[in-house]
Amino acid sequence: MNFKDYIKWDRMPTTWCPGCAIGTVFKQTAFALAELRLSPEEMTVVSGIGCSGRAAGYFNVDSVHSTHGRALPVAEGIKRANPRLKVVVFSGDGDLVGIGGNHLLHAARRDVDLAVICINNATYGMTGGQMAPTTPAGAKTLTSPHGSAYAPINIQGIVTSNRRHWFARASTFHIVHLQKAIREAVEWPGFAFIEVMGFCIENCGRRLGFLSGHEMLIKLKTDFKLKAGPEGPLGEFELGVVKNDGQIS
Ligand SMILES: Cc1ncc(C[n+]2csc(CCOP(=O)(O)OP(=O)(O)O)c2C)c(N)n1
Repeated sequence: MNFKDYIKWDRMPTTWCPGCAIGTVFKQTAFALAELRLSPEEMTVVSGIGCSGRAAGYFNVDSVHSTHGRALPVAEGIKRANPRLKVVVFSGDGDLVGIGGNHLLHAARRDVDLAVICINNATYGMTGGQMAPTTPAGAKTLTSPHGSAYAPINIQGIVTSNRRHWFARASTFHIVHLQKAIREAVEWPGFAFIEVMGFCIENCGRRLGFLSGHEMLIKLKTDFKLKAGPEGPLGEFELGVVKNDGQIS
């Protein structure tokens, strides 16, 4: 299989703005699926609503563009109906962690066998850039013009609070790690969640003073580093994989 086989070329170009991070995650996902030689009949993609959620309609596999916040329960239903399918969830932070936050708690707790790719652009992008649970403290958004007064949600903490867990943080600058993490998540037999640090230039970045998507990409390069060792939780600006297969050794 070639990565091109996983893309609906008749739907190109996408609706994503020039400079948006989502296209990078989309392409790396297609690369990862090709590396895994997953046939389109063996898998499905589910998304919620939002710019990231549009990806479900661009993958050349069976897919569901579900309602806002509900990607995880829809994906769980598919998996339970046909356990042989690899079910990949591709959606935004607002969808998976904000509006769908309760589903995240319980899908992770039940260790539902899903690979979840969450594009964290720290905002509700599609609707204009409102403050999300992932917005960093002090960041100006449409609904926090003086800066967010709150600390962002700790996704790693939520996922890894379960004894058996698989969590990765990746970024759209560090694409080798991103693609490797997607491959590992798809192969992990249980709930696997990747927080991909991305960015939204038009509805978030410009308000923060960035002039282009490229500037935001360089900020990811500067801020985030791959964790040196395999042990322990990831620091706020660390990328890597944290996992526990739940066996008591
Ligand atoms: C139940 C419900 N609430 C609100 C909306 C409006 N809405 C559509 S997209 C969106 C934001 C999506 O943000 P996110 O999931 O972070 O994805 P992004 O657009 O940033 O990729 C919102 C709030 C909706 N469609 N349905």
